[in-house]
Amino acid sequence: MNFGVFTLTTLIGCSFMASGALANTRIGDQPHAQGYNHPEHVSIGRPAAGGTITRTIEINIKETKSGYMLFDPDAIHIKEGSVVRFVINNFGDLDHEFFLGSFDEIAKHKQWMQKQPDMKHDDPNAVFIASGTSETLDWNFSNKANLEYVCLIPGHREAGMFGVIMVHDHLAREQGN
Ligand SMILES: [Cu+2]
Repeated sequence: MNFGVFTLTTLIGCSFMASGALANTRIGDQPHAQGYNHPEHVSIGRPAAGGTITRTIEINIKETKSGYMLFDPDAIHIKEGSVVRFVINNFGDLDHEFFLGSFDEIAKHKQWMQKQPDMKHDDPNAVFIASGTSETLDWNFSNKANLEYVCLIPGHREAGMFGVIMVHDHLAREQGN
């Protein structure tokens, strides 16, 4: 049964990740926390590190009466080479976070967060936004990529907290007719 083998492999993988997490409690040792720095990962760009901001993008976090938690906007096109300042406003009653990464990195990190629900990120590609506050995150989109931004607090992505970023070398809206 392929399904049985898959489940067993998944369980072994999860317990391995959990024991790794317990052994390394320093924030910098989170699995994949520094993923943008590893050449074998899909490159998601790099921290802006004091570079000149070329574009500011405001993102509002809202919680709806019907139970959704949302980023607005939830899809963003960015030109390759842009240094972006995200201004993230949390209008919700709950605390949230903004975590930028590749789809693969986020899927792995999400599994790990379910084991560490009280974890707060302290990485250049993530920021925690308390209810009613605003935070900024600066990022250099140095190469073409399809990326995701999510809130990895358990249950929040499922409630709608994810969006996509497409980094292209050209943007259709800037090309005219
Ligand atoms: Cu959230």
